[in-house]
Amino acid sequence: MKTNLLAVISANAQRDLLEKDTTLHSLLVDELHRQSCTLALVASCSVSDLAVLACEGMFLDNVTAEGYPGARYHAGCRVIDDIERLAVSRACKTYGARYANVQPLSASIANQVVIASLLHPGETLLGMDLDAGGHLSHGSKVNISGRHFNSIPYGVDNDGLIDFDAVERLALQHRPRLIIAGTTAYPRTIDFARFRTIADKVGAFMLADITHIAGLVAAGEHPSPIDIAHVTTLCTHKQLYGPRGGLILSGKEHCKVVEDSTGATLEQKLDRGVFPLYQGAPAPNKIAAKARALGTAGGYEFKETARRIRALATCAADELKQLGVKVQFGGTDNHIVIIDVLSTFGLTGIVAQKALEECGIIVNKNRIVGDSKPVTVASGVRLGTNSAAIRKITREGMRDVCTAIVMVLKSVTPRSDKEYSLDASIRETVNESVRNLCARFPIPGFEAAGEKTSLVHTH
Ligand code: DSN
Repeated sequence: MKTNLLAVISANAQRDLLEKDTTLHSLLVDELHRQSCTLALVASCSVSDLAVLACEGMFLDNVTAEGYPGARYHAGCRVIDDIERLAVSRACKTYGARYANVQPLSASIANQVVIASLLHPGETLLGMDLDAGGHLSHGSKVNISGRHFNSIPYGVDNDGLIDFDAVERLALQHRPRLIIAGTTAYPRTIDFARFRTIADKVGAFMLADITHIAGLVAAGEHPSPIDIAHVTTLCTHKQLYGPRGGLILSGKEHCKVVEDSTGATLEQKLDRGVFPLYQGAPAPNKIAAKARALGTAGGYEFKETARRIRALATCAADELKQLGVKVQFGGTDNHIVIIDVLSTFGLTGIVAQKALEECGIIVNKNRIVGDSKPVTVASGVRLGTNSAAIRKITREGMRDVCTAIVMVLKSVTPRSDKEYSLDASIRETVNESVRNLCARFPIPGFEAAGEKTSLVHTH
């Protein structure tokens, strides 16, 4: 039988880790157990495919490969070049893009690259306010995008929807060089064409950051911005079930001249923006892992998962409303459901997050529209279904989870914005039912991790 050399090396690596660093090994086992026996409903997290993890743990990082395929600053890059070309072609195919850069280490860096490639420091950009559901890298004052550039925030209207009248008014008033259409806590469909119309009115570039909905876009479950925006960025770990990392894409305008003095095109500026402006040598393991994730995106199973992501979120929103919970935005079009725990249960977001974590349900506190609490406290909780969908949790299972969430939050007695007590019998009951649910719907490939003892290495 043919030996799988990569499997032999992986097994040797695992044996080495166990023999040489039991402390770290034991922490890794603990984390594997935690992920297996709890239900992650954090909208920005997900589960990397096992083949993706295999690529991430490989020896490609032994190669230094500054530059791009065919134009590296180091020798020894023949195979890395082929892997990067494969990742680029799969990225383009998945999204119908004509340009892809697969080197950004994260979507935040991808956003910085786009901003710094198209704007001079001090120039104006228009991005969604972090408090309204935007992202740090869209112009937040605590991020370089808001410190080194003149960032103007737009928000949402009273219904929680993107306030396009305000976007247009602000654009006409401030004449930004860049308008960013992207969100992290927005459960409704994004009208990319409307953003582009506004950008064209003021001669701005448009960046679509589809980090949160990357899988839905790839599967046709959300409109694509690829040929609408000048540039699109995304991360590969949320809905592509890939490695943590970023991508930069461009559609039909990839060859548009964006610098008259040099004749530089959009794709040239972006390539130079990644290297050498922002990054040095790329991370070849991650590029291989991205190639693997992108190799499955767009296939039948991937599309099924994307449909399940939306179906489970819709099911959760409906069920929570049925149970009397105030669901922000009235529901969801994507994977995100935001609930107002302050007006429903009299709890802050941080208290709800901690109480649910005690019961094996992992969520994150989130500010709601017009929130009176600071970001570290918040009045809401954000739920997301990326991980539940890959576990193939059924609608019935999701309804049970919603019932458990309500049961826990009703049994919490708040003592202050951050302190509380939780009924011990509820904690025990819900933990037990979450463990059972997780055992029925294990993370693919982690089946053995349901029982802690089975993870202990034996010779
Ligand atoms: N932006 C953070 C979130 O949405 O949770 C991390 O991706």
